[in-house]
Amino acid sequence: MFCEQCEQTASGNGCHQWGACGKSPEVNAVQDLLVHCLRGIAPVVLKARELNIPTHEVDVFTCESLFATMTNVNFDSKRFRTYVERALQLRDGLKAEVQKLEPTVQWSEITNYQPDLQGDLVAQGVKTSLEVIEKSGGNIDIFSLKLTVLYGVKGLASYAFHAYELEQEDDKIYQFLAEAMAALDRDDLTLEDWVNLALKVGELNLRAMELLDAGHTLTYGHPTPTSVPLNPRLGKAILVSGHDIKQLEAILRQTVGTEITVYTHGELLPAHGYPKLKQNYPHLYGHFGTAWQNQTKDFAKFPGAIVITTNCLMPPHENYDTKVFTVGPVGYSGLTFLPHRIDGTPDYQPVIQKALELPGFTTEESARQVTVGFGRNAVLSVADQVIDAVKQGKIRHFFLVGGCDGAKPDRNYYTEFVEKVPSDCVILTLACGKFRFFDQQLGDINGLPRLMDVGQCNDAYSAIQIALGLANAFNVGVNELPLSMILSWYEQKAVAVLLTLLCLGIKDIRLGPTLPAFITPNVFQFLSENYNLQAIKTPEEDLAACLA
Ligand code: SF4
Ligand code: SF3
Repeated sequence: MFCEQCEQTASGNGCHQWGACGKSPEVNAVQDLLVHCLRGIAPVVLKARELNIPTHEVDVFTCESLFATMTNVNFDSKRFRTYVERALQLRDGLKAEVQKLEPTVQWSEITNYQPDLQGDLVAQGVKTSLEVIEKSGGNIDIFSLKLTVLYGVKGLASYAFHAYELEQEDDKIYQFLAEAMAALDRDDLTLEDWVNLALKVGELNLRAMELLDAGHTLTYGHPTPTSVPLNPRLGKAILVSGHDIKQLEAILRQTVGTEITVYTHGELLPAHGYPKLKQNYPHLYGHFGTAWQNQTKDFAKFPGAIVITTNCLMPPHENYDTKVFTVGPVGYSGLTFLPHRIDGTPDYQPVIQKALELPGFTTEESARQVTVGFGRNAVLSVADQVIDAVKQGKIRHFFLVGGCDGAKPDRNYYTEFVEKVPSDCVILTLACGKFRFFDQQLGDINGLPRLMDVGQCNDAYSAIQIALGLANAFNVGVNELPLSMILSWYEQKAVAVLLTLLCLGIKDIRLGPTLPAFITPNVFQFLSENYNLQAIKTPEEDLAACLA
């Protein structure tokens, strides 16, 4: 196998024997086969679009199935077999539509690719991935940029899928996804073309995050600062993990009147900030656990049922796997998968039954809480206060310390960095990387909290709007603001977000804990010369440089 799509990749140069995430070579091969089939659908979609043939079903399928191939989303080869079969059905259906209007159409080799569905999908997946590597023509920098585009596209597809679930779509995104997937088959593009395509992924990802922000805020209101208990309350319990607020709401709706308390886990913590969720569902109570990599410990301790709505799922332990359910693109062989009904949400009865069978919380704990809900609306509504504090020298600098968390010890950098930030500086944070410091009491400056949680990784959109709003107020560009971005990455959503920041021309980003293995030294040099993208050093060195 060969996979180097995430930060955890073995020895920093690709997982070859078994995924460090727990992905087997077999699952990896079937994922590669699916990606190959999706690359073969893309030119058919583009042709169909030229002829005004509707492609919506294929577009949404492409988003969901690319999402399934992201790190820590789906480890179930049976589900990938189903995705491959559906991909071929959809492709052939669309081809037939095209041929009705243009009988002489010529299809390329990848578009005609036909795996033997009765045969060994793993062997066929391995063959397609070897062909991708061979076809890169030995230009390692182009291969690096192709992988950057593919991984960024996976992140973009996942956000577009989240937005679609909340009825927010932009056809431009689907058009671009087909163009980018089709481009992966080309060997006539220059290094510059690939750089531009990677930046275009970032541009469209900004649009996807904007749509998702609209989906969340139009449906649930703008986040407002909200205190979230970290101590449980007595009684039966359901824990919801992942990023999907629509699924969280479906669980809340279906548990009304059951006396089950619903807790968030991981990237769902910011859901507590949405006023309409809190008002309509008082049994959305608190948050349990920290970031994804601690789930084996957290899930074993949770005395109720658990639903994983998106990444990041880890291979489950047998001491808790019977109480874990997956939905949407998420899967693991042996865990119960709940398929969507026509309204886009599952029937959560099996989860409710499981929660009622399990003991729930039976002992009280002392009260602890964190505050969430510092989205763009909340922060920009106090922009005058912020500006005054900066002008009076009370706020010296802003740091955006956010991104993904992970298990490697070098991620302690981010905890130490936050601990060492001087008391006249404000820290904005987002995504699951915040769990390293989210419950620290950092006080306030003139009534403004020094630590503000902007939300999930996709709320990078909100952080960008905050930065643009402040830049506007100070009449400077974002790069001139007293703001430094200290980012941590793990999976492909983070790749897409990084490309968005680069396409906006944001400079001086510090990235860690290690640089992506798929970025070659030449490509990194380009990014460093043009964007001053830097690898993190030590908290002391980076802090001193940011505050110089
Ligand atoms: Fe390795 Fe990451 Fe790929 Fe998993 S997703 S196989 S850890 S590179
Ligand atoms: Fe986290 Fe997986 Fe990336 Fe959404 S939940 S930021 S790692």
